[in-house]
Amino acid sequence: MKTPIDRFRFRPYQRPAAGWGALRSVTHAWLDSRQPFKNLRAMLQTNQHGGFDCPGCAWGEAPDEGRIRFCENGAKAVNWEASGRAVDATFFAEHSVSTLLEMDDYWLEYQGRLTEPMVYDTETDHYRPVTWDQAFHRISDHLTNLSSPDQAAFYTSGRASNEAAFLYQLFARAFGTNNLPDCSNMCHEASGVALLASIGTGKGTVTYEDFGKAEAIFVVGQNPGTNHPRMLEPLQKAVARGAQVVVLNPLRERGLERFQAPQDPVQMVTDKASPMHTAYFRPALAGDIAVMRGIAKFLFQWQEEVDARNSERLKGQEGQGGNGAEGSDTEKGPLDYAFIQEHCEGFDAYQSVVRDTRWDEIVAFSGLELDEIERAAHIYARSDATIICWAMGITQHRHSVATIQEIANLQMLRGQIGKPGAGLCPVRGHSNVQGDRTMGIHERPPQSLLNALAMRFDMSVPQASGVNVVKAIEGMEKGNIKIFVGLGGNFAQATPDSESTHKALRNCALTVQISTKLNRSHLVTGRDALILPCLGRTDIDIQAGGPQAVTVEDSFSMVHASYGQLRPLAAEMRSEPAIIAGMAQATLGNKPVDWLSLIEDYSRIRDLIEDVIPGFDNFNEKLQQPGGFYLQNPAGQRQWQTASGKANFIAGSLPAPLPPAVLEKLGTLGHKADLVLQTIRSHDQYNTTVYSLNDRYRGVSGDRRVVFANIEDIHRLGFDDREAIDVVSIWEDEQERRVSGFTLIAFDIPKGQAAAYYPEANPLVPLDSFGIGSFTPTSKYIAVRFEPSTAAKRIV
Ligand SMILES: Nc1nc2c(c(=O)[nH]1)N[C@H]1C(S)=C(S)[C@@H](COP(=O)(O)OP(=O)(O)OC[C@H]3O[C@@H](n4cnc5c(=O)[nH]c(N)nc54)[C@H](O)[C@@H]3O)O[C@H]1N2
Ligand SMILES: Nc1nc2c(c(=O)[nH]1)N[C@H]1C(S)=C(S)[C@@H](COP(=O)(O)OP(=O)(O)OC[C@H]3O[C@@H](n4cnc5c(=O)[nH]c(N)nc54)[C@H](O)[C@@H]3O)O[C@H]1N2
Ligand SMILES: [Mo]
Repeated sequence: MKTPIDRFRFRPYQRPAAGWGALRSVTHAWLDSRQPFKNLRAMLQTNQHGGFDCPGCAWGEAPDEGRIRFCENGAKAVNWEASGRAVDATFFAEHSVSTLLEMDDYWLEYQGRLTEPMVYDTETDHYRPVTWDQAFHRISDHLTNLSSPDQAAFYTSGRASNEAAFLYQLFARAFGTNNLPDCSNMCHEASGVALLASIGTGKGTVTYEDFGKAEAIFVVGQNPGTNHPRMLEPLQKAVARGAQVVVLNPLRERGLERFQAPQDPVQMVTDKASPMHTAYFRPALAGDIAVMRGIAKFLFQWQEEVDARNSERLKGQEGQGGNGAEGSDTEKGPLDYAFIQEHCEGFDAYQSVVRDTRWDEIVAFSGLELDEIERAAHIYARSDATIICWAMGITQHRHSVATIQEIANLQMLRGQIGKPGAGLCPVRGHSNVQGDRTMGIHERPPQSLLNALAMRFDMSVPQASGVNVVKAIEGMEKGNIKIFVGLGGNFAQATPDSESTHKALRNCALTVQISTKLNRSHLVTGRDALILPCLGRTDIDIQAGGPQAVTVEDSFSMVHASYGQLRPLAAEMRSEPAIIAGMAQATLGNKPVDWLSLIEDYSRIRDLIEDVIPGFDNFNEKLQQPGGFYLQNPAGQRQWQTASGKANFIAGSLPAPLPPAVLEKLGTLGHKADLVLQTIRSHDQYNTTVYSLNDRYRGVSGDRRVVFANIEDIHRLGFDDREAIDVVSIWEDEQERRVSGFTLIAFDIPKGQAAAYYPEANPLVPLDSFGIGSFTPTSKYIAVRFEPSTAAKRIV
């Protein structure tokens, strides 16, 4: 893969997050789109009523925000999608698939928008045009040839609209399978699994307004400056009004340090910035569960002290002839006993688990000093309205489910769920990943959904669980899954263990990619392969019934409409719902619905959603409300839809972040190999979409094949700063997983840790290294060793 290493530079960035740096970057993205004047209008329509929902992240909208509702990275997403360059039949005639495979991910997507349906020709190694009808019939031929519907897998990436997602799952299930793996499996799956068991709903319990009311906001394992930039404003306001913003992150992320608000003329003109946190702790990777346990242990300890003082006081009062009733001078401890008694189950067991967890274990696992944990606990105990937010730093570990449950345990101790300014906030990734799940994109669907589908469509629905991402790869590898359909995304690059995954995809009879832009998944093909070019969120979608809106759901469970604003680059491109309906019609005919008639007017799809999915009554009507409507969250109302009917304390002893066999291997290899690597996003990428080779806030430009490490580790392991190395992961099996020619960068990172970019480092993540109960690849915790580079040696 080509990377212009000659331009590589590392120079720590001194400026605050956003501000002038962001403006410069937006301007660059805008001008580089090839259609600046059209796109300016599009950018101004981002997240506006009657405009489109930003195709970037899933952060929600402040109800009262003004004219400009996009951030730097939202602007990049819009301009990237609204490119004036076309990847058409001429392009594919010029470039064979093998030559395209040589290019890096940045180059591939940069070529522009896919504009025509294409089929792969094995003989010539080129893609050539097909008609839509031919494409749909090719798919239906393959599908009907299978001996079981479970030999097909239907993957979804989280940009698909509610309408597309609903149709897609209906198609898969009417065809006969629950094989609906999705990007959630690699993302917030652990949040869903953990919260469902703890509080009876897999979603966050807070709304946007809660951020304005919180006394403390914990931002854990998340880099909002890059991945949710519009979150910076509420955080900035929180610090400014005297609330606590506590960060837990091993890296010093610029967006959590200093922020210059681009919409604040005073800050911009005076070039000032605001502080973004009141406390910053840098734990060990996967150490958060121990930090939370430590805070809980302090709460218990302080409560005991308070209880002791109260009983002393009571004795004193009795001695003075008091009546023994609680006096007005009774001191209140940190635990919210009223909440615990009324709403929770399993408190006593949790208390003993915490009591049994030793301080030395807590300190060792957490990577923090005891007094740091104590300081965090003090802040936590003093706040009567606390939000805890988290993202991939929490969800992509072996023990993510347990960690999130420990976060929930902690919040339950102080009654911090279901009241204003408080709650649990998994900050979602893709702009509609939450909505896709609501629509039934789930390989383990709730029985209620299956029943509702069976009833509404009078059809038999597959009952067996389908495959998640990891299982889909295993299935393709073994030949059990023969057809892969991707509704968006970049399966070949987003998944772990790239070499195995690529082999698995190549083992398919057919791979189909419904996409906006060219990526590696179009090049790592099955024996037969199709590219189906679709409209994106920014494109105007005109059907028989006129211009169509689609709907999406943000992290705060707000559902709103999105209207494309730009004329599509080519007439041949079709909307996602139209493509799904085309495949379904060709495969199933008019069963169980007249697919094509649904496409004439998407409100017909929404009528079906209303019939099947709870919370969507009067969907088409409610859609007209500016800002959308709120899908009720039972846990947010303190209704616990768990088996016990209560919020559950769930905990065990502190778990090791690696399986025993790997820990043993590390032991035998001695201290030469004890680094753990996390994979992160740069400031100029959207998942596998790479906007440029720069990472402004981390000071890197011109290269993404870098690995950040502590200078002491670099020297201890016998290397030099800027030396080219190979990174090899250490796992239970004997298979070698290696990336070569990465440049070492001495960085401000805790000792024993390393970091590299996703997806370049994905070959290092073993397929069977996943979260317990979540099956999410452990992208944030890979045991590695460094070796001298086997690629051409270079020191830059
Ligand atoms: N511009 C842009 N926006 C995006 C995306 C994008 O790629 N680009 N991706 C979208 C998607 S799909 C998602 S899921 C989100 C991702 O949003 P994030 O989760 O913010 O993304 P990551 O880059 O994976 O960052 C993980 C952060 O967690 C920290 N971390 C890693 N391990 C640990 C740990 O064990 N403990 C703690 N406390 N911290 C840890 C890392 O240092 C890093 O700051 O963003 C969404 N928004
Ligand atoms: N090592 C490592 N691996 C990871 C992660 C990590 O942190 N580390 N993060 C994981 C996470 S959180 C996620 S969510 C996954 C992401 O996995 P995916 O969602 O599969 O990947 P993306 O890179 O978001 O997909 C980009 C492609 O989607 C297509 N696309 C863009 N917009 C649209 C659209 O509107 N419609 C359609 N049909 N196609 C569109 C374009 O062709 C583009 O090339 O990756 C996971 N993989
Ligand atoms: Mo994600």
